[in-house]
Amino acid sequence: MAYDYIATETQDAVAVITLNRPKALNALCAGLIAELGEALKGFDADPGIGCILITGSEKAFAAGADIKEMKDKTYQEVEAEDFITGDWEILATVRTPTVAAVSGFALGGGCEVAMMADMIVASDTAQFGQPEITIGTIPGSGGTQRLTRAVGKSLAMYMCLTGEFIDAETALRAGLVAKVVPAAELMEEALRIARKIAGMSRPVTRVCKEAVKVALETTLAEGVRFERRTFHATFAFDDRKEGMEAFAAKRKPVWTHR
Ligand code: DAK
Repeated sequence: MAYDYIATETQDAVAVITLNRPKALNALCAGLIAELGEALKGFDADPGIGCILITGSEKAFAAGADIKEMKDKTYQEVEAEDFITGDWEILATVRTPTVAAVSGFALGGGCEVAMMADMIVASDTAQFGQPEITIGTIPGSGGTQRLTRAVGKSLAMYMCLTGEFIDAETALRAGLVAKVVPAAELMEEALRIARKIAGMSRPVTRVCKEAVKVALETTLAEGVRFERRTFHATFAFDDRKEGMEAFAAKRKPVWTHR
């Protein structure tokens, strides 16, 4: 598939989507977001894909929504067209596990897209920020919500109200990212993690992901109940039986993804 703003490839069961609009630091124009959504939906529907890795360039994961594209829009227009809402949320809704490999700027919509992934692996050069306040607006794709859940109120308020960026180490300490690695090793490490996830049973990774996401949206008691029922449900998978039998027989499991 030929795209204008992204590049895609598959490496065995891992799909890699690279944001590819370098002159604008991968600013998320409508065309890029549409292509990203299309690629995500395609890989999510592909039974041969077990993990989707999203990355940008060394200088920028993405420097935000395209300011030049949205600067002349009126309230009436953004309200009427529900401004870019649908396409932006696709990453948050795919069932296949997703990893964002972030180097350089992850700002505004770029930070929001990274936070929609299931985990972020960052290079030591990564910078995260929600600078919308500096251009007279506020985050529009979950920045005030996902960031606050990830890093807590005080740091989220600081980032959203000052627009200042945080570095990779701060993001790691705050729980925004899972891991920080030297820039030169980012893709190697992100791919290692993605391959590991893609090497698990696919239906099991899907329900595991779903259970973790429930934690952000419900009470502890409800969440634990959901987890218990989902855990029970894994006993319906052939792969659950295979995994435990393989352990007992001291051999590697052979998943059938059923
Ligand atoms: N949009 C458009 N172009 C951008 C851009 C952006 N966000 N960020 C960078 N560029 C362009 C620059 O204009 C420049 O283009 P030329 O002048 O060469 O034509 C080129 O990329 C290189 O940028 P710089 O020359 O500025 O590079 P520097 O290294 O000096 O600075 C920077 C890098 C990232 C610090 C700086 O470019 C910058 O401050 N960029 C803007 C960052 C920002 O404010 N981001 C937040 C944007 S607002 C919504 C969903 C999401 C959103 C809203 C609604 N819905 C679902 C409703 C999100 C909103 C935002 O993200």
